[in-house]
Amino acid sequence: MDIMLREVLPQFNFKGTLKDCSIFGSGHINTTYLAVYDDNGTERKYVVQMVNTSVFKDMDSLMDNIFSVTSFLRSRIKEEGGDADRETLHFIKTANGEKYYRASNGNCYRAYVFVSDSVSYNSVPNARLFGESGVAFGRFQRRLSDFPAQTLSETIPNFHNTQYRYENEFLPAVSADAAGRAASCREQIDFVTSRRDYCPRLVELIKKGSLPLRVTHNDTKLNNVMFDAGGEKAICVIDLDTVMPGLALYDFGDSIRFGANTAAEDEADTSKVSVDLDYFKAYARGFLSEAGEALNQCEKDNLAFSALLMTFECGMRFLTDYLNGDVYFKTAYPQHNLVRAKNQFALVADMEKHMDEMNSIIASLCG
Ligand code: ADP
Ligand code: GN1
Ligand code: MG
Repeated sequence: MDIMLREVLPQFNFKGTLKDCSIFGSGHINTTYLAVYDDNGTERKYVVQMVNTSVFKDMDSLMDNIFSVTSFLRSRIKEEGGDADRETLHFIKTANGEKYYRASNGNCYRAYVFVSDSVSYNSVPNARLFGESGVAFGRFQRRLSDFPAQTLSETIPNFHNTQYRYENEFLPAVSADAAGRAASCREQIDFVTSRRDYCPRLVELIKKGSLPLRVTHNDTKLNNVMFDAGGEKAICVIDLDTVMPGLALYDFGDSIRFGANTAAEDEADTSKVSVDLDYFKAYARGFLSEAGEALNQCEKDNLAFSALLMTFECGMRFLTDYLNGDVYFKTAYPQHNLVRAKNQFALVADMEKHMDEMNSIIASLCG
């Protein structure tokens, strides 16, 4: 067991005696552990996370966001007759009543109840299940539609501002070439710069007032949804660090980026990468069944484009991190970020070819 956990675990109001605590999950940002306790014969499981504070710089605001969003969701779920203990995350305070624990080495830890009898998927097993995740993220957005958005802090400013990502992060990374890698990825750099016109499109529509800001999740990867153990129904949306005012399109597009790719996000053989239009349709149907009524025409018109843009943006972020020397995303090997970027750009190229079909699918679902 990680030595810091010996200090951290006793700080939380967990019930029972510790049986085991081991690393868990496969996110790119935080470090997640599963702690198992024996409470007089009853097994209790808790998720403990060390938050990446170089990514999330204001821990107090981050945790305030999460506590207010989850308590709002709890009351919404109860009003709808749902099971509030399972359908949203349940955070556990420290014995001192704090929302997180700052350890002696400066690292910050938080804890929540493990959603029992649940599974998450790192790849999409079938279209039906992917459609279920669309229902879950659409429902999440609908349930938060009356949340006072102005009370939320921007945990990562400009998170999906693609124009900002391009001008203020990507281009400076190319110029600085801090890791001396630019020469090895000229083709990918050119891929981005030749498509720079994509970057301001949604930002301009926000400025014009055509796209409304809503409370959105902003990190709608499939593994941020917990399913019941049989894999039938989505139970709970997790990973709430980036819940902020954003666009419905960000949530839609980012899910498609991850889940409608015929290959894993870091598959090195890009010939395996393409957009699965059946998966695209299944997700769109699920998402629109919950969030669709609230969407305006401009949002509907840009759903297919948002998938392309979120994929482009994510590829650009992976490439930026590669150029910076792998300082943001966790990597398993030195070329990992470049492999991810190439993969995302292969998906962008395939989406470009199928954009008319993607738009037709949306039009057929919007009626
Ligand atoms: P990251 O920010 O690193 O992606 P997540 O909050 O998404 O961290 O957690 C990582 C993984 O841990 C999830 O994909 C999921 O499998 C598992 N997990 C997280 N929270 C819970 C929970 N409350 N109950 C069950 N499993 C969870
Ligand atoms: C990160 O934390 P995780 O693994 O759910 C990232 C997302 C990227 C994703 C790419 C806070 O998500 O924005 O789309 O990796 N989260 C943050 O897999 O940057
Ligand atoms: Mg996650």
